[in-house]
Amino acid sequence: GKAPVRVAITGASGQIGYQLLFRIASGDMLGKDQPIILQCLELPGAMNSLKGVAMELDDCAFPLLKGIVQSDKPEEAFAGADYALLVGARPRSKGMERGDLLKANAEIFSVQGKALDKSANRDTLRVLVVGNPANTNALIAARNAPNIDPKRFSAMTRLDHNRGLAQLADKTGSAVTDIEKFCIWGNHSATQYPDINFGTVKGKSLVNTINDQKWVKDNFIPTVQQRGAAIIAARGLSSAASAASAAIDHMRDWTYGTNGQWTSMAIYSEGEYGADKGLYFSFPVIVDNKGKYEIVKGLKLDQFSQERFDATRKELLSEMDGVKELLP
Ligand code: NAX
Repeated sequence: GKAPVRVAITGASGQIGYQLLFRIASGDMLGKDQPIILQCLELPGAMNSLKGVAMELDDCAFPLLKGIVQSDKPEEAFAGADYALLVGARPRSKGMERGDLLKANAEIFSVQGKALDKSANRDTLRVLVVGNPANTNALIAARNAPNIDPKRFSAMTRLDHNRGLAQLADKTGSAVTDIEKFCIWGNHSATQYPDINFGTVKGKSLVNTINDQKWVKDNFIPTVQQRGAAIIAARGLSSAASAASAAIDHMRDWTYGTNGQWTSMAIYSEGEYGADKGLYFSFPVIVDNKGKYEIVKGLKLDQFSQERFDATRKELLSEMDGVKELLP
């Protein structure tokens, strides 16, 4: 059979980690024939809780699970990693300013970027940043890993993408798999732009099928943008199972391809569509069956789309500005 791959997960005993580890170990991410070694990173204070999670993983007797590393040292957790899912982050505490939150996380992700640079497998590595502010955290980690191609880093907008698909399927009375060419532009935040203008449902234009610009503007876009807050309001906790599921989708598609379909990934911008070079920006992408992603090219944004694109672009620039002292 295949040799095991090393999958590092930070924040492994948190809410999302608790969903993610079991699905990765069961083969949902890399397939039912791919053995896995899980390499878990947690804060020193959470090592006991991590131990309990590792006991439960043992108790699942997953055939694919070939080892579990438990560590509070980034270099140890990232050693030889082929995949790194950076989920652990500093949550906003009461009274904390947005700028302080950005800086607290910038410190975590600069340490982790350096550790990846030293110890991960540079030739195979795929990094997905889930911890917020995800795009800017990805930027910081990548900039602190000068020996790793910045295109090996990404941030997660797949949950936003999947949320959009679910809303569109519901509105058009179709299946999520009937919806194609939908995408999220920009930041994983309330400024993200879920764009249906190129979208199709069963091959027909989504815009024409829905035929309700007001619903798109006043209902669909805000629903996708505010979905995280709606989950917190309903559940009393932030989304975890759906976030883990999106992370699995992101990594699986980045490895095995999207069969010509569009998905959304926040990736290193070379300046495509006017997104400033160097930002981690969500684009529509297609991944080939060798695991290489390409941004969908040649799309024309109308004025409405361009305004929203610029708003999320400006937010990412201001986030970058807020952490500039920590960027090498
Ligand atoms: P939890 O607070 O339940 O878990 C976070 C875990 O990370 C904790 O166990 C903590 O000990 C650990 N941790 C913190 N700092 C660490 C460090 N420096 N090294 C290693 N571990 C560390 O949060 P959870 O609900 O799991 O969410 C995790 C992150 O995902 C948050 O930043 C959250 O905002 C973000 N999200 C991002 C989403 C996205 O679509 N990109 C959606 C879901 C989620 O809200």
